[in-house]
Amino acid sequence: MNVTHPSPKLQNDLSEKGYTTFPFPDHLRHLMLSHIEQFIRQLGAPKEQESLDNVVSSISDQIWSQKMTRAFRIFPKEISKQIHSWAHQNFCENLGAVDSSINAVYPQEAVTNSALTPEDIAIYWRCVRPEKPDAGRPHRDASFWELEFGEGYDPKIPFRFNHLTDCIKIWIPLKGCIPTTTLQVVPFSHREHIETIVESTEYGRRPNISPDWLQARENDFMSPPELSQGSCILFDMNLVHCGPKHENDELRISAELNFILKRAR
Ligand SMILES: O=C(O)CCC(=O)C(=O)O
Ligand SMILES: [Fe+2]
Repeated sequence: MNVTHPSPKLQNDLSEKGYTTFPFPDHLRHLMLSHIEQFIRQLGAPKEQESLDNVVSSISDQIWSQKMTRAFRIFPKEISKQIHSWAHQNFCENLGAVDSSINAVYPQEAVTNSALTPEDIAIYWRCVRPEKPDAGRPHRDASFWELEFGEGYDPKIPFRFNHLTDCIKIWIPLKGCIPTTTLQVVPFSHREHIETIVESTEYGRRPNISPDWLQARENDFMSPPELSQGSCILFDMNLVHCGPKHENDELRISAELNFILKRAR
């Protein structure tokens, strides 16, 4: 296994540009993908020789939307613990923290998915199908958290933290993440004042970035080249980002977590 040494640029890039990238180990990527693949295969016809892409195209949209809600896209404990420990080793001290944690699943997710307990940690995976509306709109994760905290969500972090300054989003490309399909960000947008409207949708209340801002900045969305070479991206909770509409013919699989830092007080 390669041991990668954190770059001293990490903290600087995060605070200046709002993001930075970091190599992600292959052994964890394989472990995560084998869980995802096993989950997806049991939704489709039992054809072991078929490629995962073919299995997915045999699953109806109805089954897909029922079985792929966020509650089912959470890694089992054995895997999420290893992801946390990798992040802890590489980023905790490096970002000036004395300990780290990851938020708990949402209570409703533990109701929907009986394999979860309310204490399980929320490291999600995501599978975006080609030419299907599986990718979300551009957003800032901080706006989601603010809404969820307002609605009483308890992340169950065993220390006090500030959701803007002590929390870093980590997004990990796992499969099919090429330059045109991988995560896009708007560098420096974490420092901007951006008008956000909360709208009611079929999934509940959702924060939306003002269409004027999005239109004015549509050419500023970019994807760091390291992402399509397998590195993960760490970004500020206020950085605007999105998973682009998917126009090639391969599945895009990724994972995401909130890495929460305990500061020495
Ligand atoms: O992967 C995507 O399509 C979006 C991911 C995202 O919004 C996140 O990880 O915060
Ligand atoms: Fe996000």
